[in-house]
Amino acid sequence: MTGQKPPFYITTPIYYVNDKPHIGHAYTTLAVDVMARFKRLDGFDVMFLTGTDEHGQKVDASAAAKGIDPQTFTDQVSQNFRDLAVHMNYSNDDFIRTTEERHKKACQALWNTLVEKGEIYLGSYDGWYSVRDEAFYAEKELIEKDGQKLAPTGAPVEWVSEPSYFFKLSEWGDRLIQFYEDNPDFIAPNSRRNEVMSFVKGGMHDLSVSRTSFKWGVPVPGDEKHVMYVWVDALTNYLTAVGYPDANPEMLEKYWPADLHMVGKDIARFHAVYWPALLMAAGIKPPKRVFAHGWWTNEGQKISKSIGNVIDPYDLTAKYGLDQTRYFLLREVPFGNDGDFSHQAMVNRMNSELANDLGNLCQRVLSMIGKNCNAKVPTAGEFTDADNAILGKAHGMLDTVRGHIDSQAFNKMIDAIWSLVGDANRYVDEMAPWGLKKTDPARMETVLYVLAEVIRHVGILVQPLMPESASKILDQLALDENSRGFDNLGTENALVAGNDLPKPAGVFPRYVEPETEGEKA
Ligand code: ME8
Repeated sequence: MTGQKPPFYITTPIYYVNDKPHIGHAYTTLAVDVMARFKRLDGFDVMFLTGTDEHGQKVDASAAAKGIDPQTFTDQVSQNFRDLAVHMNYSNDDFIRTTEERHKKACQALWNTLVEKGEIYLGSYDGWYSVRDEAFYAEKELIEKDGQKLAPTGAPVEWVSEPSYFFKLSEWGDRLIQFYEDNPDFIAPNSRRNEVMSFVKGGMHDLSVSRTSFKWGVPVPGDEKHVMYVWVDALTNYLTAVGYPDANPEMLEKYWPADLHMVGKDIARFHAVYWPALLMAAGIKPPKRVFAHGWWTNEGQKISKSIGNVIDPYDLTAKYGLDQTRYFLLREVPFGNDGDFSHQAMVNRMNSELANDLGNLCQRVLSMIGKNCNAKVPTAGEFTDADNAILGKAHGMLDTVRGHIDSQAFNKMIDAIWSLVGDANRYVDEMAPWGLKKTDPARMETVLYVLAEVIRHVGILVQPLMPESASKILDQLALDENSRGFDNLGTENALVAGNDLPKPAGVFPRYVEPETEGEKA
């Protein structure tokens, strides 16, 4: 390949270390992992960042509740997120912790720049704060329940009155609106864009950017009674990891502005309002896009620790399998919408789309090749219209799914690939290669060759979503490691007749309900 690979910088939120990771955290990072893997296979130089958000009052309080100092506490919980990334087979290039020295430097450099530009002033904050949301709320945003004032998210709020530095956010409203209008793809999906724009159009107050009532944060340069507001600290992680301010100028130049910040809808405002405003005020380009996805519920109920229905990603993968879990999470719901996790929905997808559709296709084609073609790639004769139709669909699939990936429509990507799988299963039934063995063995070989090529395309294209299973499929086609990138799709690197193939084995087991003990007849 000649020339430089285009850079692609993609991030997850950095997760609070107040608790152990659950399905929601696994979900966002999974979506980013699939995009990162896709872009690498598609020839991009990818930087995929995830990590943990370790400062602030919420984490401080969680450490205190456990009776340990915050640093020891964050060391422990941050490790859980690192372990989850390995367990879920995420391909992150870095894992940032906001308690690292490199990050403290980046936060202080951004702060100093904002001060130099006259964007920060000292005042005093008298208003509402929610520790659970780590967010300041205006009186008019609060809701009342049972005579109690609550944040719009339902989180408790407390009255805070303390000296504070402020960022002149109120002066950035018009420029933000202009920015959204000039960059219509900056915030997606559209429903989130509308919410963000109406929030900004409603008028904004200056943003309190420091706290004095606790110590667990990045000290404000020159005034160490203050620690930075945890969101200013947290958002800066996206710059730290690519070498801001001067740790790695080449890296910064290459990857900034970020191509995509993937977040949940709960934190759209921080990423789509505060972050671009802070960056523009500091003379730094805002990220290219923020995608705020929907929320998972469990069997129809909000996931919450107090209800006790938190879904543990380790339980899911133990019960259903890793790739099955990865598949389900991105297949079940149009990305951007809210989704419900249910055992039945998981089993249906697993058995019909993985075991039946893709699993059976591979199994029956590869075992026919094993039996009838001497375990070698069959030889193709002339292609019929039907052969060309299905091969043409396979060859065009990359263009189709690339469009879906670039708009974060993971479910559409899966739909498109599975429509090819469906065509291939119908093609097997129509061509009935088992019956051709005696009557027209050359045609049987052509049919099996076409099918092996379709499986090669499907195997290569599902690598981002189900890396281990895809690898098993491609191993069964004896494809070497260097022949699995997207540049191998199409005819140029097609399977070569006569190459030996290993003995096929099933890739997607069916889910069978365990016998319920004591079940009545
Ligand atoms: O907000 N469904 O961290 P956090 C889907 N530290 N996604 C969910 C979810 C659910 N039920 N629950 C959580 C923070 N998430 C800040 C971020 S970034 C500079 C700082 C996911 O630990 C979703 O991505 O509360 C959501 O935005 C994120 O976890 C919140 O994680």
